[in-house]
This record gives sequence, structure tokens and C-alpha cells, in this order.
Amino acid sequence: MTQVLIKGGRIVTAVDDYVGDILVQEGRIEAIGRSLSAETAEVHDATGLMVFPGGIDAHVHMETPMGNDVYTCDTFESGTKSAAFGGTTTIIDFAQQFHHDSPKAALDRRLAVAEPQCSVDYAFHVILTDVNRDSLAELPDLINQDGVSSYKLYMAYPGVMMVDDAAIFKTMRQVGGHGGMAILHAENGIVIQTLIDEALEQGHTSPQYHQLTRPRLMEGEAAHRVIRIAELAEVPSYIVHLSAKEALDAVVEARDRGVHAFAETCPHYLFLDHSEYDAPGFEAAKYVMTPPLRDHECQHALWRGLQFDDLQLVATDHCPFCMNENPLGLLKSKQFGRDNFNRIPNGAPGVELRLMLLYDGGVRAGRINLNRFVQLTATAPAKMFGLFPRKGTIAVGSDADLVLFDPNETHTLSASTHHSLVDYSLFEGREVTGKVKKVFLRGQCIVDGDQWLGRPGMGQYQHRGASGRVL
Ligand code: DUC
Ligand code: ZN
Repeated sequence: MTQVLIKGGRIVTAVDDYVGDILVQEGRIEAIGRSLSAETAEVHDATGLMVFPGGIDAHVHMETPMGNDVYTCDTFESGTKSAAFGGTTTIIDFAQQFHHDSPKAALDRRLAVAEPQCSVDYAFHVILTDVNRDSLAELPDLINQDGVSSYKLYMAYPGVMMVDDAAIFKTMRQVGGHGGMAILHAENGIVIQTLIDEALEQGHTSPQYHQLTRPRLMEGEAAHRVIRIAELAEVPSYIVHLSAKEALDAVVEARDRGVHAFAETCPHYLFLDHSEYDAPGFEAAKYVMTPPLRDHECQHALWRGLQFDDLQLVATDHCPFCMNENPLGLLKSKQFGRDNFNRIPNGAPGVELRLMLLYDGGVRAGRINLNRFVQLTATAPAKMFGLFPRKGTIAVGSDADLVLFDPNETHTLSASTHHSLVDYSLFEGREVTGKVKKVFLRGQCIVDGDQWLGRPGMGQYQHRGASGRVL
């Protein structure tokens, strides 16, 4: 019987904060107490360290086709290793249904790619792009048998990913009765496309125009619209990568009326602002993610949203493309759009940095407390997406996904030390205090300081329960 004993750490959950020992048996937490002993256990001294539940990143894109044969540059192998070094032990990625495609086939394709490679646990949201009688009919079984309870719909990218309001409404009604939830990329794709076309007609091709053609108002409009559609369908809704104050206003207004509207934001919206687009030449392409970085007014609103639970979780939207064409090739690089901002692959890296940024810039900066930090990074994602209480907390019977964290170690974030294949960091040179020291996945130590002890294939697919039934 494999036993692991983690001794003397400061155990922090979304509600607790105390010093104790954790005994792990066969990958699960067997006991929590003081002065626990177990003769044959592998012992880890956590004195002076915090012990968090393993992070859950509910929004990542590993080796994902983004159209035009462009792919995100992290494989499941490199991306999950990077996640682990950042204290994330479960990721939720996406399986995309193409046109004339089956959602179940989309899931099976992604499972086949992910299964031999993942070194942390993983699950999928299914992206629907072809909502019709046949694809809708598959969803109850996907929820109940395959454990996929969240369905992503795009209100942006017309002609590629965008679906219309009827598709959103039909999907919501279909999945709602089975514990499913629609999750939305909320931007008005048609108006934004008009602005993009006009900018290009006027000869504006530089990356700065990415931001100028995706206004806050059109995020707010889509957020408002989709929350109302969900209200009519009588189901919860969840907005991904919320960045604009106008979108948050729509969430707050709905929640104040007792409507179950949920949303996530991402570290780059909390810690970076639109002045990054002033970077010279093509440098600004680093920040071409959708939605774009916003201004201080939005940042302030997002922090307030996190403090008052109008925003429920922080995910990374890890969607990495290299700045340089080599060594991974043009199709994994921002250079693909060097002559046209609208062809720059949308997305930015961050899966490794979420806990450290949020601890340093959130907890240490006095914006959120430690329990809220755990809530945002682990407990809320587990509850929102049907993984709780197996994941997302430190409790007897839960998976022993644990992070030992030194709250006092200061270090510098850099692409030269991260574990993703991407060749830049949004936070290059930023000094943070608080560092992941050891990471356990179901009781196995997979990160020990700089040492990688994980292996591809040890991550397990997670069948999830209902999504969005968080009261
Ligand atoms: N936004 C991104 O930045 N990347 C992937 C897709 C999206 O909507
Ligand atoms: Zn995304």
C-alpha cells in the first residue's frame, strides 16, 4: 500500500487555514491531523510552506488547430508539464466539433491525442460549431456517459466558429435538463468583423489594430444578450475570458436579479493593460489575444468582481504561439500574421504562472485573501465544472492533488525558465514572491523544486458531473 505523509504544512482551503499533517493512501487523502505517523510512508517535510489543493485551470488550448493549419505550440506533453510546474494538477481543454462532424467524435479524437501525453489530470469542454438535430441529440449521452457537462459556443469569429443566437438557445435548452451548461465566448462577431474589414481596407495591418477593432462595448453587448438567452432557457450561463467592464456589468446586473450568470477572467486582464499595444513593430503581437487587453477602469472592475464573487474563477486561456518562426515553424508562430493583424494567431501563454501571479499580485497585494485565492484557482473551478469534491479541496477522500508553496521565495518570471515550448512570456522579468516547491498528483510527487518527476500518460481523464449548479 503506497503511503505519503506531508508533515507540518500550513493547509489552506477555500475555508480553512491551519497547520497539520496529511496522510495519503493510494492517491487519496486518508487522514488529516496533528502528529500523524505511518511507518512505511514516504515523508515530505512541509514546515514553513503552504499546502494548497492542486490548481484547476478550466481554460487551456494544448496542440489545438486554430484554422489555416495553425496550431498552438504546446503539445499535451509540454503543456501539462508546464501546468504542473505552476501548481496546476487538472486542466480542462477543448474538443472542437467541425462542420458536419459529431460532438462525440470530436471528444474521441482529442482523447486519443491527450491520453498518452498528459502528465496532469484532464477533461474537455466540447466546442459546438454545427448545432443541428443530430448533434443536439448526442449531447445527453455525452453528459451522462462521457462526463462532458460544458459546451462552448462562440459569438465571435463569423464564418469560422461563430454560431447564431438560435443555436445558443437550442443548445442551452438541450443540455440544461441533463446538468449541462453552455460556456460562451461573448463578443459581437458581426460588428467586430465590420471594424476589422474597414481597418484592413484603410491599410491598417499592424497588431495594434487587433485591439482597436474589438471594443469593450461589443463584449458587453454579447454578454448581455447571452445572459438573457440563458434566462429564457432557464439555465445557468458562463462567460469565458471576461475582460471588459461592460460585460461584467451585465453579469452583475443579472446576478442582482437572482439569475445564475457566471464568468471567469484571466491573469493577463488583471495584470496587463492596453498600453502593451504601444510596443514597437511586431512586438505587440505577443498581446494579440481575444478579447484584447483593456484599460485600468476594466482592471479595477475585474478585481472588484473577484472580491465580490461576481467573477467566480481565474483561468489562463493558455493558447501559446511562438513569436519567432523557428524552431517550431510558421504554423505555430505569431509570424503567420506579420502582414495582417487579422491573421495573427489569437492567444497567449500562461498556464504555468496563474498561481504565482495571483498569489503575488492578489494575496500579497491585499486584493484577495488566501482562502479566496484557493477558491478562485481550485475550488470554484472544481465546483463549476463537476469535479468537486474529488478535486478542488483538501479533505479526507479527495484526490491528493497538492501544492507545497513557499510564500516568501522571490523569483523572476521568464521564458528562459518556464516549461512551455513557447518562446516568450507575457510577464518577462517580472519579480514575484511566492513559489511552487512541490506538486503531488494523486499522491505522486511530480515536481520537486526544479526536478521533473512526472511522466506522460500518468494524467487521467476526468468524467465530470453537472456544470454550473453552484449556489
Ligand atoms: N481567444 C484567444 O485568445 N485564444 C483562443 C481563442 C480565443 O477566443
Ligand atoms: Zn480560449
